[in-house]
Amino acid sequence: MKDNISDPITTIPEAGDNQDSRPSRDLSGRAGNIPVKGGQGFGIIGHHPPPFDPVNQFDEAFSFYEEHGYVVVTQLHDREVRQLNAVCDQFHQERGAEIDVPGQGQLFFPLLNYPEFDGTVFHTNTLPLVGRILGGVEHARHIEFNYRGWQPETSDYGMAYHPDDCSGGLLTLDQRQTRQPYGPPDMLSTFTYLTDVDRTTPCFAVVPRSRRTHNIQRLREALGDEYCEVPIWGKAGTCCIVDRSTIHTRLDPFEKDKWKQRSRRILHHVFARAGELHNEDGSLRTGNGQPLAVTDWAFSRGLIPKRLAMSEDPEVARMFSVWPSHQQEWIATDFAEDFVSDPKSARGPTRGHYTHDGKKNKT
Ligand SMILES: O=C(O)CCC(=O)C(=O)O
Ligand SMILES: [Fe+2]
Repeated sequence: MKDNISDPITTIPEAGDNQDSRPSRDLSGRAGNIPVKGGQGFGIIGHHPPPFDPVNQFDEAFSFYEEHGYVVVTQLHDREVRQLNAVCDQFHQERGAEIDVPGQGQLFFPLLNYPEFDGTVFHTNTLPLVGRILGGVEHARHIEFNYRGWQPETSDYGMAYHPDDCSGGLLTLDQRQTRQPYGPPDMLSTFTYLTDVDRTTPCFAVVPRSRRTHNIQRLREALGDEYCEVPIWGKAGTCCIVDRSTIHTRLDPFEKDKWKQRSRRILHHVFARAGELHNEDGSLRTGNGQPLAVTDWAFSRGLIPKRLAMSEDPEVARMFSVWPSHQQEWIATDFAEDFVSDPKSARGPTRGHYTHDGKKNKT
């Protein structure tokens, strides 16, 4: 498979190799993603081209993704945006502050009880491109779907730039930096706006060509003048497809007057690549369709409801066939209603006491 990924991070010595020659501002690892105290990133702003039409510009969109580690496309139609927002209004009204998570805004997992969102997983404007990037749609597996709300009155500011960890922790940074070819990636995210996003709202922002590092200070040194942080501004329905290990954040509104800031809603899906691949040296690739680690405070994060996990449609069943340990426990109870007590996925009155609220550790 041809690999045209030119992210230059592989040429940078790993932290620890050469400590003495590292510039003093080069903080290691994730600390290197907060280079300016009290700010987000370096503030070196780049811009993305207009969203690609994912059907008529399929090849162009794919090439852009390969070069930059992300691509922006038009996904949802206005009618879909309206319908999905109406459903979000319902769960916001029902749950209220129950779904406020410090640092995260309002976090919700609609998959379990809101079949209204199922079509977003299989959307014809994004799934073919997701499949192409993962090396074939038959290799795409759904592993997470979260909804995030942000509003100026109650939500936090200043999320740090970060990669979402790759391969459920199985793929080390070293493997990511050295494997040849790099692609297809192990995990891919889609971030879709349900509200218009501009300078008055927070936006999803990416650091192009950052998928082989976790440190923007070191990337900036490698890329020189080409380094930038790209705010994704666009109307509701716009979608950013991104390698899950590309560095990104929720960038605060450019408008600093809180009275002029507006709220934002975003959908985040994560797909894993299933199937074995080999490196150029013949060694087996890691990360083949692994579930995400189970997180107590987000217990319903990777869970799949019966209608999808046990679907009679083979393509749906295949898409939802990666089951984390708590999914297997749930299936063993024949999808007992009180197993998932997480209010961040509930519909209607919350059932029972929330038993997975982050106070005890589960792996
Ligand atoms: O809300 C955003 O724009 C980004 C959130 C984020 O970092 C994530 O969902 O992984
Ligand atoms: Fe993230």
